[in-house]
Amino acid sequence: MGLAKAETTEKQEIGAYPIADKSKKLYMSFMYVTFGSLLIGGLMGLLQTLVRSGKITLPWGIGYYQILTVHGVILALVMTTFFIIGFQFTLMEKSVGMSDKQRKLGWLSFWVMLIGTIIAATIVLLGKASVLYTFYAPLKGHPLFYIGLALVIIGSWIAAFVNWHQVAVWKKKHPGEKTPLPAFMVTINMIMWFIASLGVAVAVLVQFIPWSLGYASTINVLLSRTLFWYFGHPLVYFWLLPAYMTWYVIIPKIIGGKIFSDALARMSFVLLLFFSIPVGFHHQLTEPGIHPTWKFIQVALTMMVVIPTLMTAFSMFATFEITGRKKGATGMFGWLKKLPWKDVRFLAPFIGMVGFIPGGAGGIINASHQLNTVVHNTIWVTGHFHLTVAFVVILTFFGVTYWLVPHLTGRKLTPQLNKLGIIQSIVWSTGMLIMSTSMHIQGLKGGPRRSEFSEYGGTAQAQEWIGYQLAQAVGGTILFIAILLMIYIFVKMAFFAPKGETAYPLAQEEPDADPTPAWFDNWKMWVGITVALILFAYSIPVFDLLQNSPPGSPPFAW
Ligand code: HAS
Ligand code: CU
Repeated sequence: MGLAKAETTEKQEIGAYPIADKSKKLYMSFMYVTFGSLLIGGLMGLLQTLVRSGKITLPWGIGYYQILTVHGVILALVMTTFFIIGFQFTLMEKSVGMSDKQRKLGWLSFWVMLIGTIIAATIVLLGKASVLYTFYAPLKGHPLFYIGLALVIIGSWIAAFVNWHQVAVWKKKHPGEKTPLPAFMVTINMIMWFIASLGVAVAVLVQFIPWSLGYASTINVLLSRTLFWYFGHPLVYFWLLPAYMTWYVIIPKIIGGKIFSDALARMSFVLLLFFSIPVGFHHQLTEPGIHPTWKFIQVALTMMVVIPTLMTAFSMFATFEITGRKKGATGMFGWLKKLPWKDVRFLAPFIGMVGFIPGGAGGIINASHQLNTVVHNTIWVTGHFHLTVAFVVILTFFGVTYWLVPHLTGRKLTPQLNKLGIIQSIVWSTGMLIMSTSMHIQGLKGGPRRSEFSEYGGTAQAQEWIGYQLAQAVGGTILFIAILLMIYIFVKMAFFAPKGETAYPLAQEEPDADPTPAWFDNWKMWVGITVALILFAYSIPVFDLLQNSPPGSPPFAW
């Protein structure tokens, strides 16, 4: 490792490298796809809530599950991945630099992902793969749907290899120095993503593609779902970690402070790597064929994720308080007044952070086996993930967009755009709160998820749901207005705002903080422990289900 001689590593400047002009085009390309996806996916979301309100039916033979699949795939898989990979590239270039060769490979990753997206999206729009974003077998889609998704994953792997290479090159030039914090975080996220997506890659290549092409007549349903959730849970952390990156290294700068603790931030990322993958069974608690002992073990591992989450919350409050007191705040909560509430780059992510309190609490309810039996397959779960990903994560990503896009296009976020951004954040939050609260309540009353409008023969219980579905349509409409506002702001920042320099706000370490221990750069140890935990949590149950699965299922298509 070359670090053995140093007990600790010294403070270093974070973000020492400028982003090259050549790179800016690449990163903006990721942003165009992100916001294009937001528009298409958001429109589908609006249509869904309207259909479920019972007030409209879809024209031209368009199916409810067709638009539900577009919504899930385009927003949960495409928009997030493009934003994250683009944003992470910028963090990498700022903190460790990027060579011409790496940039070329960055373009390759972009094109492979884009081609995969276009293939998969076309198939879904044609109604040939209305299988939802979880593509549960035995629902069968057109082979090109799976091939498109595989390309998106392969493209993202190219980005992962480029990121690791960037770190390796930098380390060679800076022997004995710790990996800069943003690069450390990106490396962790891409390790997690790579290990996790191996699961879905196996499912797609070995199970779904041969089966959808007709080479295999049946599919092992339980295995395919297990492989999906081996990927599906870390997927949600793949979304969350870039939000955490923003909270740890960007927000302190925006509020005029410093990073509370470099070592604490690293530790929380390492713990998130450990406890993100061996926990997929918490999505399969009602699934027969998995022994309860293994469900119990994975639930216990799920609960461990609370630790790095609370470390993050602690660290955020500490940064807010220290910064506020340095600016002269007094009393228990005086520092709250010193936060830049009128700066959308702060406000949007902050609202997201607050949303994580109910969002995370709902997650703990989901993960508790007995409570899961109440909420599983109800629209409560849909409420949970709109609160977490569409509220916490996406508001944070919007917060990033307000400085990242002007930085990349050489423009300014004008006071008017800032104000519009604040309105956008409030409209978005209002829509999401109305929609997600009514989803949670309807779920507790038994309302199903993944379902079109139905009165279920006029039963009293179903009648109770209709009011909440109307509320969801109101929330969905407000959200769509917020999406249009966001697209307007994005286009303005990309093409029309006045020219000027916009800073890339990266915070520095507290000068008197304890130095970070050198062993944080021991990647072999982190990957080793991660793999050991995965093998522990998955080997026996997967072996079990390979041995004892019922006969595979023939395909089922709409
Ligand atoms: Fe979840 C289902 C459990 C977090 C996303 N989740 C989903 C699905 C998605 C999703 C998309 O155990 C649906 C999948 C599908 O289609 O079927 N979830 C959890 C748990 C957590 C959790 C234990 N989920 C997330 C995040 C997501 C996300 C984050 C996206 C980004 N989830 C589940 C389970 C299911 C599930 C089951 C399956 C349900 C079923 O039956 O199908 C934990 O990570 C939560 C940890 C958080 C806390 C909250 C404490 C937080 C505090 C504040 C933090 C504040 C900070 C900022 C850091 C323990 C105290 C501080 C600053 C301030 C100013 C406050
Ligand atoms: Cu999960």
